Amino acid sequence: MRDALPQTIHLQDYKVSPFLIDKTDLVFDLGEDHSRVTATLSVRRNPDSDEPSADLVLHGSEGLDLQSVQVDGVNLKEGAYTRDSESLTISGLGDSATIITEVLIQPQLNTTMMGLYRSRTMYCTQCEAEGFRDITYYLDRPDVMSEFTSKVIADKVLYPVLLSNGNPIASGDLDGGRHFVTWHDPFKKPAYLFALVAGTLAVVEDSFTTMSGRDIKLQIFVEEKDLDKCDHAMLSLKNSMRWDEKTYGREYDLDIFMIVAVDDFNMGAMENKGLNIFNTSAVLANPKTTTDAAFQRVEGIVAHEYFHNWSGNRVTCRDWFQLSLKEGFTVYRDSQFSADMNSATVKRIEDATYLRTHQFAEDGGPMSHPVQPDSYMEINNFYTLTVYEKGAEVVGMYHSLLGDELFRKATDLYFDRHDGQAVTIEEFVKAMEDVSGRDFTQFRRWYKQSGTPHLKVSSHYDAADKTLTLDFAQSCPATPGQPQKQAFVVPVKLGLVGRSGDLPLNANGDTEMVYEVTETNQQLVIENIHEAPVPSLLRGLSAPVKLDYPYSSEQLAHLMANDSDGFNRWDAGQKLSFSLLEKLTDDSLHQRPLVMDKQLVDAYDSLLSDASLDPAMVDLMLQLPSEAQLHEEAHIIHVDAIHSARKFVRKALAETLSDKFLAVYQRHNIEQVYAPEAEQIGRRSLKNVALSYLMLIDNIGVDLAWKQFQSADNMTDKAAALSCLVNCPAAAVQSAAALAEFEEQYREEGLVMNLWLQIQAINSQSGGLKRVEALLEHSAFTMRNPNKIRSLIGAFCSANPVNFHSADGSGYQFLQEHILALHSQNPQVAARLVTPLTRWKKFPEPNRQQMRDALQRIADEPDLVKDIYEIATKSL
Ligand code: B3K
Ligand code: ZN
Repeated sequence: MRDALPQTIHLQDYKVSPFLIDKTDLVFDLGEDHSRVTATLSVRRNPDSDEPSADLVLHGSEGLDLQSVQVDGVNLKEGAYTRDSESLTISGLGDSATIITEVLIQPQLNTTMMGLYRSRTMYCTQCEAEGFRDITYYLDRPDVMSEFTSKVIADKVLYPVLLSNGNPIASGDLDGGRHFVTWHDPFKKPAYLFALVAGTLAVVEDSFTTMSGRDIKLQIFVEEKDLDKCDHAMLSLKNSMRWDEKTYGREYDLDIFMIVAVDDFNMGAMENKGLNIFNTSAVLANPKTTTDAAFQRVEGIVAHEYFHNWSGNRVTCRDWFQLSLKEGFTVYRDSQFSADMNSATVKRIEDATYLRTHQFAEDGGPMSHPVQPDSYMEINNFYTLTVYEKGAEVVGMYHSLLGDELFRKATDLYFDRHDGQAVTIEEFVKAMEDVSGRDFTQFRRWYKQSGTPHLKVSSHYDAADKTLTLDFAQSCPATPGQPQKQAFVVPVKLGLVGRSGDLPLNANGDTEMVYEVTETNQQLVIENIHEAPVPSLLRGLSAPVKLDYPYSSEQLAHLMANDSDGFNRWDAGQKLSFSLLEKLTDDSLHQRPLVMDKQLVDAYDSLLSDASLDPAMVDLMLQLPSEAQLHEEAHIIHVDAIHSARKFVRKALAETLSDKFLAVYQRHNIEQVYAPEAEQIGRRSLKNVALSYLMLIDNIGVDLAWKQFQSADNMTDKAAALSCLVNCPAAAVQSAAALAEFEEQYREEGLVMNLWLQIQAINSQSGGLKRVEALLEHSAFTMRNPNKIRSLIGAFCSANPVNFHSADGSGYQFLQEHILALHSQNPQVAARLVTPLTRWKKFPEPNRQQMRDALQRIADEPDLVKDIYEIATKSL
């Protein structure tokens, strides 16, 4: 809660810590009423500090009930130290001291899911970014790295499994039915990587032999009932370990690697040293209960957290302004991994779509901030798409500028040079510069300037000279606090597509190049081009920019059919659909008749007819830009017009090509033993996209969907069929029956019931809010679990635009009420829910005013947590 206005923290105010903590010895005595935490800290003055007589100011929080403080064996009387709700200050220390504090905490009452808390029957922790201070008094900043020993004591029957970071070094029984385990982590780490788990947990075990021949014990701890859902995570873990050795030369260091699944968790997972804690949704997977998308999410998150062992743990961040140093780099690493495990083009298309839909929207909204922000009120608000996804794009740009070999040299240098250190983004850039001899001064602007740059390109072909001239103009819109931008380094991967494919760009016969646009206006002349080509620009989205090139529909159709780059073939299709949807939105807004475009029908026709194409690519190409993406691209968001235009195009395609959709559906509706691998996933996805089109034609889809729902042997097909039925006005009876049957069958499966909630939350038929309100009362829902909040309230407000933005403003009122009901209970989850309201400026009246009013009512709440205060005030 707030006493005064929350303070803003600035990067430029960074100072080294006056004290360091060499060793941290913790004893946790876990009890049902309270838990006692005894912390023994070996502190010494930091030789790098310019405050040689500074007080020791330990971070703390309101929930710490201080019992005693000792300095070098002497108990301090009250008055010999000072304390407020956020710190404990001890003055007059010499060069070093042993500080022992004892606090009581009540994890069972902790609803924030930060610090030590309970999830169902177990204790667990989440310390990043600043949760360790909710456990004990400490220097809770990432540049203070310490060697931790943790003794965990608890009732032996209730909590047979006691875990912390590192290796177990002692265990035994104690009086009163209690027992203990002591863990020691030999690697120095910041407190944000500390973890503890206590509970009744079953375990799946495996092992991994590292490249230097060390045997690592791998353990996944889950509730007994979930033992049959761990195989995929275990396989993903082993694949990640092998991949990181091969691709980055990084070997695992401890003797044990543990993953624990917990139900109540604010995000996907956490990379605590040797003891990753996972949201059950990010680790459990079984074909009967898990969709393909969720299987892939498990693989990606297991890899992401594992990769943090080097990019984050061994080399960590000096302060939280450097967050992208570990997150951007680790997202880049996990996306490379997923690309290698599945299809690289499909993965890149998915990532680019996600970036363009959500990160571009963040970049263009009121919370826009650079990859390295220069200030924040609440650091938890900066675990953003910009820090993660745009940060990953920035790392990817080094890779394309340096090439494979130098990029690997640079990451080796970075890891070796900074192993065991807490560093800044600057050190990462230095490694890139040092191996390549390049000067990345200008490139650094990607970290400091917010907003999505625009790249306008035009071309001129001179048939007499046989030259193609490309003119590039870059600009970047003003963003909060940054009215003017300087030119970026924009790597543009390009090719030129002639009548029958890519043309050579030089005498070597190269058909692709990475051209660096560094000026506001720049010209590229390519010689010896013997026919007028269609430029294929920004292949693979080689820079996180918006491209503007005046393609005609014929040129786009040509790229769709002939570009050697799969990503740009797909992108050409997206551009074609996008311009049609934009026009139809305008027609719908002005009540003009909507007319379907023949070019798009023909393009779809050839995609559906060619059985030799990769099903995964056809699937992606058949998907029109989502409503969310159309919102992002629109200047003013006319929700209903966008929805109607998209629906019209889908229906027109379905009606004209119904036979083809049916043939595709049947071709891929085959019986096979389920495997979550790329080829099968592509087929299932294509089949289900075909089904969703068939739902738009009277009498065809409903029967197919019902049959698929009944006969599916995997959750992907089952959930897709359910979703088709739920969204279909002609299937009211079947939809009700399927929902009831699904509920009956999966009542006991929490994660499956979240899917059931989500499918209903995003049903775009009218009456959405009423349905959601009814589901709030359902036993499958509780406001105590973040996954359930996201599946129902989050999904409704961010992925059901026609209902959320309904003209009476009821959606906004609903969201505002739930944010305020949740804000003090769980500030982080509540803060994430605010996002849809922050985009109010892009909506027409009356929505605009209604959204602003809802945001204002949130901002006006007395005692608003600073997480939400920051977002609401910056957005108003
Ligand atoms: N590092 C954590 C995120 C912590 C979020 C704190 N609000 C998970 C991850 O990115 O791997
Ligand atoms: Zn991460």
